[in-house]
Amino acid sequence: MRPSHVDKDGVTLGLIEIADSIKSMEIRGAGLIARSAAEALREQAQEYQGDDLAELHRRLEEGRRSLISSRPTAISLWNAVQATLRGSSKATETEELRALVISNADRFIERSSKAVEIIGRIGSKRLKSGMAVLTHCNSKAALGVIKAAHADGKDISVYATESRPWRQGLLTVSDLAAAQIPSTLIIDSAVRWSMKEVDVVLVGADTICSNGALINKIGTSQVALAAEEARVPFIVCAETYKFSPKTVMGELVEIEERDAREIVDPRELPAGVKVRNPIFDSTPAEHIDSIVTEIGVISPYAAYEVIVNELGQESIFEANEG
Ligand code: RI2
Repeated sequence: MRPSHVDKDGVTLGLIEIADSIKSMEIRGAGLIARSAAEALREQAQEYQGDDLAELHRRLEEGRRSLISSRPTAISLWNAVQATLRGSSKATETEELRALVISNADRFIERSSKAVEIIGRIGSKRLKSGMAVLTHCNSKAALGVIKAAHADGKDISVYATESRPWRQGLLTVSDLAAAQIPSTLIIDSAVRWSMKEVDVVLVGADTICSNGALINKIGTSQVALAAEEARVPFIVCAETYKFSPKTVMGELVEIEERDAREIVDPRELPAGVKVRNPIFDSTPAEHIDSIVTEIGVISPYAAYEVIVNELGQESIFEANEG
């Protein structure tokens, strides 16, 4: 009889629950889904107490596939899973494989959390007292910069977009209110209207392509255009594991489209009307002033170097293998 905390394939229910929560967006944010995936694989490795090496590999592979397929756009998820399983094919005993996966996962989670902290410190140097920041959606990395500036005693205020359809802007203003940072919530279509009062735009990233294009919450590219028109700097806050080795190998980023019912109840629509719900878009490098990463402030045109130097040739080879 199989234990109650694993499914018929030996995948832990904890991992299945995490993959489902990522899919349903109960767990969301490119950084958090990455850390949660690493944690899920860690648990999968820890749970298996048998000594059949092939069986542990199989369980990890099942888990890997279900995590990666939970959301298609954010490369952070793929990078986290690859980093957690890196080197596993060389393990010759279950104990070695288990220990490797656990230590890889711990290292990824620690580095990822530290990266957000460092980005906060680096990015906050770009904010001066009295500045108004506009942010889109709910990015821990972008909010980390605002909070770090506030903690340094700078007087910062924030315009937060509502970010339909999931309305993550409400999370953003709650988070800012908890840190006692004044904020103003606007609907997404009020971005251009607000830009005259904004000094800098700070957004997060789901994926950064090798050509420097940013894939982020739907509407980000319109925010960038409005910022450019008003000569307001548009700055991206992104950990290096948001950069995509897959794009080096020519893959295009798949833009997730979700259920139309997230936008509108079909009963409200006349017959025959189609609804589309793409939840990310692409902002070309030419509209981006800089990217704040944990290794420093870079130009979007340095994306390829970040992928090669920080994620390594190995990740590019793995990307090629699919
Ligand atoms: P952090 C989010 O995606 C938003 O697009 C946000 O800008 C990005 O992840 C990065 O978030 P979603 O999961 O990693 O809400 O900076 O679809 O928290």
